[in-house]
Amino acid sequence: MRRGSVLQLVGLAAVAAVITTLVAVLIPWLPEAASTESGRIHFVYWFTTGIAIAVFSIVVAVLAYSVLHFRARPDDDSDGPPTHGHTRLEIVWTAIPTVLVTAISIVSAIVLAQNGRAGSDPLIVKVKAQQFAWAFTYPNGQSYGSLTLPMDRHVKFEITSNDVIHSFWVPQFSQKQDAVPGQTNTIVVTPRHLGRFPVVCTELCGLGHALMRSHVDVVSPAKFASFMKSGGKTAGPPGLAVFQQNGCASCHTFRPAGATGKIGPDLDDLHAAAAKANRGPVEKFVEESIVDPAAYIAPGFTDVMPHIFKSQIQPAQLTQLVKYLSQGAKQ
Ligand code: HEC
Ligand SMILES: [Cu+2]
Repeated sequence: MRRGSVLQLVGLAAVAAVITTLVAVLIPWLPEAASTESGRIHFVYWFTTGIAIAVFSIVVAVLAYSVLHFRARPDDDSDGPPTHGHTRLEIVWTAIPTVLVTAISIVSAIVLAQNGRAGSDPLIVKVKAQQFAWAFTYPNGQSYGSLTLPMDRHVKFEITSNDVIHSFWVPQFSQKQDAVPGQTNTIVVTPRHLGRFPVVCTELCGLGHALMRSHVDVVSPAKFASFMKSGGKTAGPPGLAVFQQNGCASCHTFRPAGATGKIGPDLDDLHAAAAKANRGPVEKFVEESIVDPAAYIAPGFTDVMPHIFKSQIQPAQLTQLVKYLSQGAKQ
């Protein structure tokens, strides 16, 4: 091969590599890696992408070079010369991909093994999925509709479902795990950034699937310790804590709680809603709406409020919640 041709090939490959690298790097394809495991997964991603960019650039360079130099001239009807393969070339283009794919497998296997390690003292959080809400239970027996996690500690999620198959996903943790009825699947997450991240159901699970969202707050170990000690209770009327723990705020607007959810009806004027529904006094209506949402569907809405609160909220807490909501808007 002439020196000029080699230079041309190298030049074409360099142009392709620069363009694809810019596309890979300048567009924020991935969310921030908010856990140690996620950092490792991002490494595998970039390792693989780097190899893909190199292979792509070489293929594009050879292709473009061939199109430029070996294309048929307008009135050239002759056949090309017969060729019979090229053993050395074939060995090379088999050997290199074999090495690359093996390298990707080894790196992935190491990361998978490291990400499975929960250490000697993980925080164990039981995750229960149910149409269309999450319940997170901590070692002290408390359950919440959203997650609070300490930074820099291994957290082992034990994930299951009460009805159909769901899937637990926090994009910033880079891991998904199916929630399957009758089975417990685990993942280990070690949060390394403070902040609030979404929890998403990522398995089509029914009418309210798109609404099956919650959030995780990653807090400092000290804050987490006091959260565990207080049982997650916040200052304010007791019903407020119940409201917050069960994730009502993600779907409902309720001014006294600072809630601005838009998926369900506004709860600021439940007296009017109770009168419109014509299902008895306001307390009775509110209680029924929580424990048996399907009994009455507010006009303009569908039956996507989770049917789990009857079993998830203790009777004493339910009384507090009903009282809080029934009086709420007037405070
Ligand atoms: C996934 C979203 C979602 C969550 C979480 C949720 N709700 Fe609802 N809620 C709805 C929707 C949608 C409706 C309207 C359909 C219906 O009446 O069942 C509704 C209806 C209601 C109503 C009747 C309101 C009216 O005007 O008729 C009350 C009261 C209520 N919810 C309270 C709560 C409380 C308290 C919680 C937390 C324990 C909660 N909801 C959690 C979506 C949700
Ligand atoms: Cu789901």
